[in-house]
Amino acid sequence: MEVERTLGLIKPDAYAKGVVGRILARAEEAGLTIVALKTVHWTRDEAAGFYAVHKERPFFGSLVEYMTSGPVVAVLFEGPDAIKKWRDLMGPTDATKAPTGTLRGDYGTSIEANATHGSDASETAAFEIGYLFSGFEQVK
Ligand code: 3AN
Repeated sequence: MEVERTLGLIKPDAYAKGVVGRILARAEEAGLTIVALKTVHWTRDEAAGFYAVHKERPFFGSLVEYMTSGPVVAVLFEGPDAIKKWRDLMGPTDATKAPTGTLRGDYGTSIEANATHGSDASETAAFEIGYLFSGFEQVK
């Protein structure tokens, strides 16, 4: 398996519930290493820039509103097959359909308040990692 890097977000709902530490522990138990970590509280422009790929989608306005509603923890993960590993751990987008034992199933409440985000491919991971972390912060 190729060692990869991916960008994870712990969203405002999970932050407000106080489960950041538990989510990070689950990632480490799954074999992901935390290379860089920070808490941000995005402006509307910062959230819209991160989700620019979705700007034509009907839920874009609501997504930006939600992602600026509270702090978000950004994590640069590294590990074998890291992109798929983190997405498998998160579970499906809609938290109401995510099984128990996945992060969204255990900590999310809806398709919007779904606890976590993860890059879906190596190209999006490169963009998202660069959006959150400077080159200096990516050195380990
Ligand atoms: P994922 O994060 O599972 O890759 P995407 O990329 O399809 O899902 O969607 C990006 C984010 O937009 C999701 N994490 C979710 O919070 C939100 N989202 C997706 N679909 C909807 C929807 N129908 N209504 C509200 N929010 C949505």
